Amino acid sequence: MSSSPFRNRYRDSPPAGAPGRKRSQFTYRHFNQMASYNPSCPLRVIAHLDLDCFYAQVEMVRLRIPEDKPLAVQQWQGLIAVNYPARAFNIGRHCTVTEARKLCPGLIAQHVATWREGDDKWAYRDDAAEHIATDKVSLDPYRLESRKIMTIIKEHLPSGNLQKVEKASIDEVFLDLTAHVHAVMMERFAELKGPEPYGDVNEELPMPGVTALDWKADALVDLGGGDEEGADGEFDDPDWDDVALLVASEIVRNVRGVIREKLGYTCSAGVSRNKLLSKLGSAYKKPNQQTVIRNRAVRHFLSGFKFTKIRNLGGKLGELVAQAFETEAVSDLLKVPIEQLKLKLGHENGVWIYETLRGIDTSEVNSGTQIKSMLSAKSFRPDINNAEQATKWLRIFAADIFARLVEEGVLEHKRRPKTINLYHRHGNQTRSRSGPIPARTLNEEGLFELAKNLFRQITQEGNIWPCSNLSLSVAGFEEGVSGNMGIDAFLVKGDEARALRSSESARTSSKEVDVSTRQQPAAKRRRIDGGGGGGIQRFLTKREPSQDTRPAPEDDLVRKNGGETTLGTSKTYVASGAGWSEEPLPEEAQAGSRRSPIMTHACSRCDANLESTEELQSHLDWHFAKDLQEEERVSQAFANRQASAAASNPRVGSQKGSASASASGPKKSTGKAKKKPERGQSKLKFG
Ligand code: DCP
Ligand code: CA
Ligand code: CA
Repeated sequence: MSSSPFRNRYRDSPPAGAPGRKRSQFTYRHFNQMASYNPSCPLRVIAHLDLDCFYAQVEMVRLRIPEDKPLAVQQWQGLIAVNYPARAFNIGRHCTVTEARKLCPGLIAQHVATWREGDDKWAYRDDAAEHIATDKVSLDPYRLESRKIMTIIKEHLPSGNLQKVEKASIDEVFLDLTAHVHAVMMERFAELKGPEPYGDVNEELPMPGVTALDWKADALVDLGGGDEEGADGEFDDPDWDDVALLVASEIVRNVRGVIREKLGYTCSAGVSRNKLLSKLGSAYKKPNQQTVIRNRAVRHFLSGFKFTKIRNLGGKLGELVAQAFETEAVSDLLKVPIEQLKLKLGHENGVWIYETLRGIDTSEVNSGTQIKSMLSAKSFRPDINNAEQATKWLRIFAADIFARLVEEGVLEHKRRPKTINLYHRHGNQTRSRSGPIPARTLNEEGLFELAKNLFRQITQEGNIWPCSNLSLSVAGFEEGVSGNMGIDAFLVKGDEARALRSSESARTSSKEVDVSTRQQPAAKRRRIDGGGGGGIQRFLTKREPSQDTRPAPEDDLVRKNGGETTLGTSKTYVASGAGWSEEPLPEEAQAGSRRSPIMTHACSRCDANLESTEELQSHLDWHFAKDLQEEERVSQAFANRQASAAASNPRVGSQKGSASASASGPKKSTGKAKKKPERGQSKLKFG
C-alpha cells in the first residue's frame, strides 16, 4: 500500500529476532489463538459501530436534506432522534417539538411513519402528530435501513470464518475482527509466520519491526499521567496488541467509509480488545469518529467513567452496587479489594465486577443473533370500550407483524414463528391467551383471524372493558429448512403441538397470577418473591460471560410516546432474578426522564422506554405473561420429553415425576422447567 501506517523510527534498529532485542509480551500461541476467535486471546480485536443520530440520518437521506440543517425526528409531540446541527441548539430527546422550535425556529421536525386503520401499509403522513388515538408508529423505515447497513458490512468484510458480525440493536453492530486481523498480520509481517524458536509455541514473539504507528484520524485514548502504566506506557515501543488494533482500526475506517459512500450515513466506532470497551469507545467521540482504546490505555480510560455507564451495569444492578459501596465512580470501586466485592456481592458477581472495572470481558460476538419474538402493541388513551375498536387494532397489529415477518424471510420459508399471543389489560387486570400458528395461517389475514380468535377467548372471561392496552406477539421462531422440504417443515407436530395446546389451557391460571400481583412491576415482584434472603446476591444472578444477553437486534428498541410499543423481544434475559437495563439511556433521555412527559420509564428487562408508570406496568405485565407462557411451554415440552423418554427408559421417568407439570399452573411448574434452559436463556425464579 502507498501510505503504510507503520513507520520505522530507527532505520537500523536490530532486525526482529536479533539478539539483544527486547521480545514481545505475546507468544506464538497467543498469535495463533487469534485465528480461532479464542475469547481469552490477549490479541483479540473487537469493534463496535453505532450510527450517529440514526433515525435523523435516515430522514435526512430520504428527504435529501443538506447535512448542516437541523432536523429532529418527531413522534407525536416528542422527539426521538436529533441530528448534530440541531443538538448545537441544545435540542435533545427531552424536548417537545414546541420547546425545540423555540430553541431553533428553523428546525425540521419530521414525524415518523404510521399505520392507520384502512391503509394496508405504513406511510409518512403530514397529520400524524394529531392522530395519536388512531395511528400507530411504524419503525419499518429504520429497520429497513438497518438491514441495508448490515448487508453492506457483511459484504465488505471477508466471508466465511474470517467474519463475525453481531447486530446489537437497530443502529449498532459488534465486529469480532480477530481472525481477519490475524490473516492481515500474517501477510504483512513475515516474522509472525514462525517457525517459533525451539518449536515452542510458548516462546515470545519478536517485537514488531516498527516503532511508531500512524493512527491517522483515530481518537486515541491517552494513557493518563499519574499511574504506573501511564507513566511509561507511551514510551514503550508498540507491541503486537497495538499493531492488531491498528490493523483493526484500518478495517473499521474502511467499513465506515463504505457505509457512508453507499448509503450516506456516518457512524462512530470503538476499537479495543473486547465488547465492553468498544461499546464505550464508540460513544466516546461522536459524530463520525472512531476511538481506539489500546490495552495500555484501558485503565486510564475506564477510571474516568461512572460504572453505571458500563454495559451490564446500567439500571438496577449498577444502582445496587452504587448503594452497597456508596459511589458511582469506577476509580473508587477500583480501590475495593476483590474479597470485599465478593463478600458484598457474592463470589461470582464479585469477581465479575472486579474484572469488568478493569476492562476484562470475554463475552463473545454472536453472529447468529436472531429475533425470537415480535410484538406489536398499543396503550390506549383514552381507553377503548368495545370489540369493534379492539378488532381495528388487531388488524393493524397483524399487518405490522406480518410485514416484519416478511422482512425476516417468512415468505421464503427461512424462519417462522410458531406461537401467537394476545395480551389484554383492563384496569389492573391483565389477561393473555396463546395458540399455535398453523403454517397455512401464516399471512396477514391468517394472523388477524388467530388474533381475533384469541380475543374472543379473552372476552368470554367476563368484564374486560375498558381496555387500556392490547399487545399481539408472535414467538417460538423456527429456522426454516432450505431446499425442497418446503412448508411441511414448518408444521407444528407431535410433542410440540401438545405442548402448545396445554400452554393454551394454562393461560387461565396465568391470569390469576397477574391479577394477584398487579400492585407492583413484575421485576420487583420477582425480587421479593425470590425470598430466602440473600438480598443483593439473589438479585445479581449468575450470568454467562460468553453470552450476550441483550434483548437483541432492532427489537430492543421499543418506542414509547403515545403508548406505542413496537418491539420484538429476542433473547430471553440471562440476567434473571430481576432483570435490569443493560444499557443506560442516552444522556438526553435520562435528563428527559425528569423533565418531560415522554421517555420517562425505562423497562428494566429490555431497552423499552415507556411513557408513564401505568404503561411501564402494563409492559412489565406483558413480560410477565410471556415468561409464564414460556416457562409453561418449556416445562410442558420437558415433561413430554420425559414422558416419552420414560416410556422407553423407566429410570428417567421415575427420577422426574414424569408429566406432572402438565397439570400444574405456571407457578408450580416453574421450578421443574429450569433444569435445562435453552442456550441464551435462563428462567426467572419465583418463590
Ligand atoms: N431511539 C428512540 N428512543 C430512545 C433512544 C433511541 O426512539 N430513547 C431511537 C432513535 C435513535 C435510534 O434509536 O436514532 C438509535 O439510538 P441511539 O441511542 O444510538 O441514539 P442516536 O443514534 O439517535 O444518537 P447518537 O448519535 O448519540 O448515537
Ligand atoms: Ca446511534
Ligand atoms: Ca445506539
